[in-house]
Amino acid sequence: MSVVSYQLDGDIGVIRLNNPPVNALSHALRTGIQEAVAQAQNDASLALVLICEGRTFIAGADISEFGKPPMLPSLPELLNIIEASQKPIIAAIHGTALGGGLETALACHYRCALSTAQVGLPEVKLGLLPGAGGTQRVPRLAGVKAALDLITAGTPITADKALSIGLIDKVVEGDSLTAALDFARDVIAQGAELKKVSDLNVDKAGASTEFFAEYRATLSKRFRGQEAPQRIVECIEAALNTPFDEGMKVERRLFVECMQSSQSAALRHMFFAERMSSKVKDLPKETKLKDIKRVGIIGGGLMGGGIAMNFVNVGIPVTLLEINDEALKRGKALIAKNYAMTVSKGKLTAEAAAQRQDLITGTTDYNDFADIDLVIEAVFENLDIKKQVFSKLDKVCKQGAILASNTSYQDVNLIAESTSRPQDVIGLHFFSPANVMKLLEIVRGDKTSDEVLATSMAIAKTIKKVPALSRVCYGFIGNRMLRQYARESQLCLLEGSTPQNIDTVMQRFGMAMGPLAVGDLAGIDIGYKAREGLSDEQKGDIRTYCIADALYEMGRLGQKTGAGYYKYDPDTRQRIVDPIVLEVIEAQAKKRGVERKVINDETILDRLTFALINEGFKILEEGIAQRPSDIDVVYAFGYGFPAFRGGPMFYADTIGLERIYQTICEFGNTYGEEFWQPAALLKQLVAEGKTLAQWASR
Ligand code: 3H9
Repeated sequence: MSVVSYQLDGDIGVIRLNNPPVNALSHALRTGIQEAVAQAQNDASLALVLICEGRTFIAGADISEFGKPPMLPSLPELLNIIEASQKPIIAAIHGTALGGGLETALACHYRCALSTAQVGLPEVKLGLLPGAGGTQRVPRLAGVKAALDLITAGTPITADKALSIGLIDKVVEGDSLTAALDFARDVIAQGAELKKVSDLNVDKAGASTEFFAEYRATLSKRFRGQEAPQRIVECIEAALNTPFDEGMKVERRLFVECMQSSQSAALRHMFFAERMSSKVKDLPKETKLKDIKRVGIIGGGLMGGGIAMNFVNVGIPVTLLEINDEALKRGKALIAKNYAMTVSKGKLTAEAAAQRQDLITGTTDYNDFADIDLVIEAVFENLDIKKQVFSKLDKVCKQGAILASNTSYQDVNLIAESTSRPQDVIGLHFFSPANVMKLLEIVRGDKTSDEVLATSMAIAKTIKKVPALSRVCYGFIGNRMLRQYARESQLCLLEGSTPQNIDTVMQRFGMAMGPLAVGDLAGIDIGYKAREGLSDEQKGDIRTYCIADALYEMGRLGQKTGAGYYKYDPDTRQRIVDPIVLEVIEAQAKKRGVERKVINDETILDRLTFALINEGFKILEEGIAQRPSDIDVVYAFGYGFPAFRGGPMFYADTIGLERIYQTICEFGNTYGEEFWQPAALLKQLVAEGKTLAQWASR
């Protein structure tokens, strides 16, 4: 079946696109549109409507074609053909007109959109800029400031907003084809004027040199380390200062630069990784899903409350269980405080916040879980306590209910064994703050049923999380790798570095926060208490936690006590370097017989990132993760790893496995083989001269 069809409807030619799922502008689609526009020039039509079948108008260029040899017509060429049509073309937008999709609409002479539609230029999220005239046409219609805001944020806007800034001509209701045909008839009645956006001038008001300088400075803070946002500003400046054709040349040059950048390759990898992570390799397509009508949550602390919010935010009622009325009250107050903050930021109305909270029923009685479809346990991180909770659930929950643990480390198989229905037990590991963080690590126990797994994947999507599947091991994918990263940050401290030095290196690399600042935020007591439950062997070498323990024993638990690896200003919570910490580090180094020496930034970066990567390889060779890109999803969505580096495993391919392997071997000689044993899979791929991406597509 052809992806483009053309038919006359009276005196209006209708170009219909049908390229599921999202009408991406593949080569076939571009060719089809080109042919339809050519055909329409010679028939009886007086105007043309460009409309899409399926759930959406064109959602952009076909991202899967990027990086492959270009095939003509290119999108900019096609859009020149559209704009040069002798008959006015009306874009009929529904769903989401994104990227090249919106650019196509902007090359048309008119645009109408259903009131439910959204339009946007999300290229920046792929490390790109709009490369088919978006940076030149949007400022001509909407002005410089609105164009910069739209294109650098990449977030879609509603049809009403698009109308108000001049991007579209009309918001319509009902059937989009009928509305577009009516609109086309009006255009014909008014003389079928060919309105070309490229003919317009950009309004120069307010677009001073200072304005651009300020805008650039704000962007460099907001998108630390990213190249595309600055290039977008350059394109908009060109739109302002040069004729359309010249501006298009600047856009093309910068688009190609972006396309060839490692940042864009990484972000495009993340786009597909995010979509791939919900796919479970061995799960039959026809697996039945369970109906989740009510969720029960055990524990109304920070975590339990945050988890509850996810469900009520999408209209799923929650029963929240706590040990007594007082704890329940505290839990509900915490949730109320969270919602109040969202309301105060103008992101939610007070009425909607109240409605959501009304969906939460508190209880202190396990029997109230008798009719629950999915229970999520979020109690203290202790295996014995969790086992007790699950054996209680086993007694009260109906058959077929999913019993999930929000554990971050514990063995889901052992938890499952405390019930008579291990097939219904699964790990659903949320990340704090659970109402904000996008990652949901789904831990599949040895006996977890396909239905339970498939339903958990589906639920993740319902509550707008990005799922990543892990098998059972200590810490699963995320925290198992984090332990190695934390190990190296502690060793770097002991061997000569400082918290501020390590944090600066990692932030410059692009991490949302450095590891020691994260330690202070999470609380130094968390790691300490987790270690209390471990044997000496499990705890590992004392050098990897002696500084953290020393700080804990001084009552320096992090931000909550005003001091940890740093001091915190009580009013502003600003981090301040504290000389006492250096004394603590030096004392520990002396005690452990470690001679402190300066460690350069590159070594710090390599030690921390290679520790992550090496563990990632072990996780892959053991089959804990399904694929490297799932690990990248875990790190980008759960641990602040810069998406523009594509997650640790993509980053490994970027810098080259050979270099990583050699460096790890050198680290073994220098810093101790007990810490640095190259993963067998890494060694194997280096020997075979393969990349991880090649291994993943085997
Ligand atoms: C661009 O346009 C550059 C131009 O300026 C210049 C060119 C010269 N291409 O997200 P979903 C697939 S850059 C290829 O699960 P939803 C996706 O992988 C582009 N494939 O659905 C998935 O496949 P699968 C600018 C694409 O309803 C399936 O479609 N545009 C593309 O949750 C369903 O996707 C963008 O960045 C694509 N462009 O959300 C828009 N888009 O089923 C990117 C989707 O095999 N897309 N697929 O896993 C989106 O934001 C969302 O997909 C959308 C639908 C909102 C459209």
